Amino acid sequence: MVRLTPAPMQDALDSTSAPLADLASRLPPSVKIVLLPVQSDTQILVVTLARAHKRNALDDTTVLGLAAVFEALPSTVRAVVLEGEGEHFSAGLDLSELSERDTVAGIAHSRLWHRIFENIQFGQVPVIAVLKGAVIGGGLELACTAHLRVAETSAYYALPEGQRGIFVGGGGSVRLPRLIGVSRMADMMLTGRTHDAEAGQAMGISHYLVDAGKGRDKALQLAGKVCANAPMTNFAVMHALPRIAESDPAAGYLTESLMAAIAQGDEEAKRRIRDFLAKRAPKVKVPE
Ligand code: 1HE
Repeated sequence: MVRLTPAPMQDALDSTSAPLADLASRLPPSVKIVLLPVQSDTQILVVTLARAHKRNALDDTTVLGLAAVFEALPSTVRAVVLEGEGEHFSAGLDLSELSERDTVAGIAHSRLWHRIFENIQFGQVPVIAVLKGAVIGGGLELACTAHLRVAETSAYYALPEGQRGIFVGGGGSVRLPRLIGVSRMADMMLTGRTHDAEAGQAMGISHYLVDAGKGRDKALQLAGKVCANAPMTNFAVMHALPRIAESDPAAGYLTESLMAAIAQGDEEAKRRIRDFLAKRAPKVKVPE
């Protein structure tokens, strides 16, 4: 049974999590982490953007803090919940750091975001983002790196890059069209159109839409389900599925067969299937 008891990080840490305690002490104030126990040897890590006074705008310090977290996840962490402090998820790139950046520095900065965001999307564990208030520009690009997105009804989505005279630089032009299509993204960038939470849910930005203030609980509930999966299945969904979906069909089918064989060969899969056949595992639920 998955236990989801919020606990301060120091209470939840055990010796296997010591590297995380060390990491926490090295993070900037704009990135906070809390470990929540799921079982005795597994945890969910809640990562919080903590620059509410700047609407969680992503300055270099914050983005590098995120990089440090995702590079140093201990193996006992099975899922990450990514949220923003205050009323907003993120107002995007910190524009105060952009004004003096020349073209060469701009490329380096964008490539840095690419590396860090890639490490979130293709990292060790599924990430569940909690979206509320502003999910703008680079904030929306960051949200797109997550594997699941829970939106509160306050969430709104915009790409004001057009008005600012810039372009997306955090992988948004690769990831967002895969969620909503090139045509909708072009509209957002050309006209500055803002979509509310309901529209974002309808067009596929969020997977779940919940009332204000309920996003974290919903994300933790989903994280509990993710943690209950066989790690090999989570790995396959994160790393194989998106590559297969981008492959030509012949390569995709082959990769799928290889991944399926690897997953079913794992002892964990054999145990779960034996449990089902012995009527010890839950059945699939009919939708309510
Ligand atoms: C910021 C930023 C920011 C807020 N960079 N400082 N993103 C944008 O173009 C969005 C710009 N922000 C806004 O439109 C608004 O701030 C919000 C709609 C998000 C929120 O409005 P509000 O009235 O709640 O807050 P505020 O008073 O506008 O902002 C509070 C403070 O946060 C204020 O600073 P203060 O020192 O005057 O208190 C704002 O300046 C600051 N702030 N957003 C810097 N983004 C890899 S490429 C990605 C490209 C992009 O992301 S482009 C989109 C940039």
